Amino acid sequence: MVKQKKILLVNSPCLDARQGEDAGMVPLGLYYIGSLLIENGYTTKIINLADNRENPVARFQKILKHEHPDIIGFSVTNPNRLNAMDCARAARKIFPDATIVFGGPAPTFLSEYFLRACPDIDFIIPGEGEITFLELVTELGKKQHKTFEQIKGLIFKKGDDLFKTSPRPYIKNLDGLVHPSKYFAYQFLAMSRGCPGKCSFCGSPKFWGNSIVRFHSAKWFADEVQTLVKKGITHFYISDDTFTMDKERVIEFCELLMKEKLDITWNAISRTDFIDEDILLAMRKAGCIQLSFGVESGSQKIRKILGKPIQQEKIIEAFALTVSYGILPRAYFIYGSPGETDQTIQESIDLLNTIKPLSAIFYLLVIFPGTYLYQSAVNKGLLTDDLWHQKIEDLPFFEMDTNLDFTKVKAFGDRLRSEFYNKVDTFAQNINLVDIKELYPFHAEFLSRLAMTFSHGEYAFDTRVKHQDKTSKMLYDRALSYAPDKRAFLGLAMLMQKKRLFNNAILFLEKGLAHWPGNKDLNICMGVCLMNTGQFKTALQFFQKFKNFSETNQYINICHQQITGQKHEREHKL
Ligand code: B12
Ligand code: SF4
Repeated sequence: MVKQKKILLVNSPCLDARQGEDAGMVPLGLYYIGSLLIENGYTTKIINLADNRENPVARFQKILKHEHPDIIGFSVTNPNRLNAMDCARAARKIFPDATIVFGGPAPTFLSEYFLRACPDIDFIIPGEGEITFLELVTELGKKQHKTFEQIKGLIFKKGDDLFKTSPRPYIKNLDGLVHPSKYFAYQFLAMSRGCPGKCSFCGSPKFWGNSIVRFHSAKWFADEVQTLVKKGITHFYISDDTFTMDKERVIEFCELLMKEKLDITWNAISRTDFIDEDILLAMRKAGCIQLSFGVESGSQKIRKILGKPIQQEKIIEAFALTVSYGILPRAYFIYGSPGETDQTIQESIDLLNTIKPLSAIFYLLVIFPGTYLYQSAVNKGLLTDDLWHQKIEDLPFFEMDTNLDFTKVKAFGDRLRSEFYNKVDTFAQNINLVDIKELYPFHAEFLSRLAMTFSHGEYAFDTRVKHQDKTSKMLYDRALSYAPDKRAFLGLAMLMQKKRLFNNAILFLEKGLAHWPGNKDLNICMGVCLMNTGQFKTALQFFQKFKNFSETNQYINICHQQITGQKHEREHKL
């Protein structure tokens, strides 16, 4: 019997360290490819070298010696390409006969650079990888007469030349792919591939096929979510480029989620010209809590240069509508764009103050191969692909623009960020919500979640943000004006506790526990408040409901010590 090939699919870390849990996420595409291979009988493992800062090559060498792979596929972006190539070289040394394949956005647009910079790469699969990779693996499994020229969508070296086989057609029926959730658990997922947009800084349209968008059915996508929920996932990041572009499909998906009564939350990304009240209502009821929009700039002139000439009124309307349905609107702004000046940054600041986003991210414009801006810089002779031999992650646009420089561009970013963080408390204090009765509990949940970011979350520890306690108190109170909400009762109690007003805290907790007697956080907080008022016996009753949880053990011990007359500690904190 011919031995089936053993395959490793690898996500390597970016060159620069990153903060936050996003940094180490395995690309969704590897789950799609992995599940198709497993379904076809291949032993396949996904190796995530980006989930910590350990030396990726040393870590990979250890894994290789243990796994003995026949085929290794790397998912490669420009920022992680250098580590991917180092790992490929290491693999070649240990297993000279292994087949090494590169796929993903970077090799798709830089095949020549990769095959020359790293001769250890055997094949590049540009674009959508599932079918091509499966066909390649099947061919490699043949004992003899292996030919690769007939496999569509492959790039490899023939002698000194690059050989490209005929292009691989895009997968028409995405539902025909294997559900990645059958074999893996993850939080990032997408219903569509492609975007109808033409933004000059974005590689997505060219990568997925200009103006071609393909979709999973709403049913397939809802099934995917449901399987992941069964695996314990409760929050999702829907990563479609423009999630709301097909309104009926999104509403159908939301209805399927509601029908299943899934207790989940999710974020999505869209464009301000693809939003209306019907879709927001459905999304909110189905668990959507955050919607991000690429605003890019407050200057109409720059938005046009960036290929996103959406009218100002549309942007303002989309933000107002989104927040009014209790979905946190997040804005992406870009600075350091062609034509950027102090005046255009002021226009971005003015727009920021009009749309009042509750979260905002400010990106310095960088350009990648596959984008219009990169190609036009190449055409003007400002750069060549040899640039990528340097130890850089990406290419800031300002480096190619004589009107811009680092100092100027940094100041632009600083101005935008300081404006946002100085104002976000007032944005949060001035939210208008729609008056729809069935949304009241959702409004309460939205306001209390936002309050938490000011009292205990991201904004609580940011020195640029003002009036955190006042803002969170106002939001918690407002939440309770819509409906009882456990997070609001807990948050108010914790604010009181912070001021050492333990009896006031106890009053809020009593109200919360009247609605949710079994809620762990409310019970533990109540126990801690009671300890601080010297009521150890009563406190113990609250902790004992959760005696199997590690966080309650220390409190239970202290209560026992106090009740039996041992040492007293002065203040107890959560
Ligand atoms: C969601 C998303 C994220 C999420 C989650 C990623 C995830 N877990 O899937 C988060 C927020 C974590 C993220 C992070 C970053 N991202 Co991102 N991200 C995206 C986005 C919007 C969607 C990705 C997606 O889910 N696509 C759908 C799946 C099915 O496709 P896929 O994963 O690309 O896989 C397919 C093909 O690429 C190919 N393929 C991929 N890997 C392999 C491997 C082999 C062996 C083969 C054969 C084929 C193959 O086949 C797959 C199936 O068809 C894309 C834009 C886009 N629309 O594609 C940007 C995008 C991939 N991100 C990008 C960037 C730059 C980043 C960051 C570097 C940002 C930063 N500065 O920190 C980081 C780090 C990424 C890294 N590991 O290097 C760029 C990459 C550009 C480039 N040329 O390098 C993109 C293209 C956006 C852009 N600017 O144009 N990202
Ligand atoms: S930036 Fe967004 S809207 Fe523009 S082309 Fe890319 S994915 Fe589409």
